[in-house]
Amino acid sequence: MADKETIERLKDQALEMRELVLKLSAKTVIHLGGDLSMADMMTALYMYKMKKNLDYPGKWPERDRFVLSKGHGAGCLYIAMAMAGYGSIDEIFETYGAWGSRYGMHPCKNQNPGMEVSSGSLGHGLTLCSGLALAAKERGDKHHVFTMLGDGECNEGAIWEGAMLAAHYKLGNLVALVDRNMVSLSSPTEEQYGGLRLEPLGDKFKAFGWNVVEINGNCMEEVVDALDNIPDADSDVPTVIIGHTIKGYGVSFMEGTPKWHHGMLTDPELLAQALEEVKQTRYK
Ligand SMILES: Cc1ncc(C[n+]2csc(CCOP(=O)(O)OP(=O)(O)O)c2C)c(N)n1
Repeated sequence: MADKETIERLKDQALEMRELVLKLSAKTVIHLGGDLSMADMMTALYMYKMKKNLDYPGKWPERDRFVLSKGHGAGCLYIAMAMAGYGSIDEIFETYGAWGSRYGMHPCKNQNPGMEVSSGSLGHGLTLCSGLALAAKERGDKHHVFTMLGDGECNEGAIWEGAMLAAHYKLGNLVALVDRNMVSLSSPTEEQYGGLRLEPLGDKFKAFGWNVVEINGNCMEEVVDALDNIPDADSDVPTVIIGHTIKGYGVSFMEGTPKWHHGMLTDPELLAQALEEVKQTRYK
């Protein structure tokens, strides 16, 4: 169990991550709504939970693997990785989205040491991670494979193929986190496709044979507790942590609205307001 000091450090880092997301959105188009919602889970994964060796990024066999299945959250991933020691915040700000930059709008593994796969086309992360987890299990490796799914992304059929596969192959080393912010690109998830609801999402994963943990994904104590309690890698049942979050978390005019799914925050007054308001997330 993490001590109070660790939790406080992680809360500081999650706030720093959100501030960097907002500042980056002043320079370039990013998917800021979903970046702000998953920042606590990304912080806890990169700055607390995952085993890594910065001397051998992406090469140390014992490292935990992470795949950002909701690859449009690249801005947050780059910032998380740079804060964790892979890559450079300055370089992100100087080059994001520029021709030839390794910081494109979606993550590119070949240009970013420490990144396990390229992503951006939704729906592939869970099957891909099932493959990584199955290979690790067959080798007798002891690391975990983590993936972050968007909730709107869970409309993709391949997510459920992955869910079925992971339970069938008893991939206890696989942990999916769902950024359950209730909003997809242009509408609430429960209203998409004429009301094709995702709920009860936890029961659906249970029916597929998974451990299901539901938490407030914007509460660092709950996120860390959930990650502390994942089963050992040599166990038999995959785990999904459904993190109930708020899209655009911390910024009043962004919260819960598809309008800020992606875009730029160019108005200096709005940016200043957002940076001021987001400080409150540190104390919630
Ligand atoms: C296969 C595929 N279809 C469509 C898109 C376009 N797209 C980008 S983000 C997005 C919405 C994703 O919603 P959600 O998973 O809820 O993401 P979040 O709210 O966490 O940002 C869509 C449809 C895509 N990237 N890939």
